[in-house]
Amino acid sequence: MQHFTSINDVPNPDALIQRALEIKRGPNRKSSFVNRKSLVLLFFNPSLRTRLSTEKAAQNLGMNVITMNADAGWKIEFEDGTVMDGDKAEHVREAAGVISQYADVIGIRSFPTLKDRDWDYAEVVLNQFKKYATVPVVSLESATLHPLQSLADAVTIEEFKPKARPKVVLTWAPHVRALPQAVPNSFVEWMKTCDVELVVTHPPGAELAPQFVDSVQVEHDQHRAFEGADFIYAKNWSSFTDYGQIISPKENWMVTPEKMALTNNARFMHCLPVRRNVVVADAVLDDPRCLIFEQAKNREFAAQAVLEWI
Ligand code: AN0
Ligand code: CP
Repeated sequence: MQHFTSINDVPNPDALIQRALEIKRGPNRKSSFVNRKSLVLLFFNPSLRTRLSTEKAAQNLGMNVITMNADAGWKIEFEDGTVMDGDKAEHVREAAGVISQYADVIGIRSFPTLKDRDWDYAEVVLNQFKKYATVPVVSLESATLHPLQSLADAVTIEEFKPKARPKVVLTWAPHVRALPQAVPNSFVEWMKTCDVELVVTHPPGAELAPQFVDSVQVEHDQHRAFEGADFIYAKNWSSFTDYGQIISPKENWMVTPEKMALTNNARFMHCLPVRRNVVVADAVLDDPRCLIFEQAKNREFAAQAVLEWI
């Protein structure tokens, strides 16, 4: 069964990037060859972009879409072999089995606990759905990865790169809340397969999980990292090492026009939602070189390419 839960599910990531671009440019954006297949989207956490872009992509393909805010439903037990005498009303075996009766594809959004690192990095929610659903599962952002976002980001970089091998800088940025590592983990994973010079910059304590950054260039000086960059991709994430804790460096890591001036006239990227004047200054977001809406637009074509491929 063909899932889409990480780049490792995709035999040829570049083909998927090119297909998303083809869908975007092509005259038959609204193809309908999976007519009347059903997509069920389960959101255990909020979403604006993923929900709308995935619904739109499915509609372009002629699919039925049923979206459920799963946080309002029965509490689901994800552990096997437990005595269910607590607050969980139903087991994922039944929930996934039942949804599979209505869905040809299931999409799941489930954020990490940011408390239990082993449980989060074991991707229990996503993997239990993969185990007990009888149809393909698409990640709408799981505990540790956000592949639909990264595919759209790869498409955006492909479209806007000023040279064959652009310098792409992923920079940590401040935030008032503890956020997942899913977006940076996934972005790094996808950028490794693209023809780019990838540099990750972050303060001490913001090291990503070693399996993602093994061969990646890490520069702790944000100013030096920005030099010559063609793309600045900003994102906050909480600590992996001091798991789930908010990182508060002494220097201000917010992306500002002064820092952008160090780059090669770089394009600014962020997956959104973004906190203005915390993560990035107004002047950077409102500059015509900012690509946030292009990224959001490309979520539709990325999702359509994935659904079509599945
Ligand atoms: C989430 C995150 O950082 O993973 C979703 C981003 C797509 N962001 C927030 O919760 C603010
Ligand atoms: N970028 C992104 O996935 O946004 P949502 O959380 O609004 O879906």
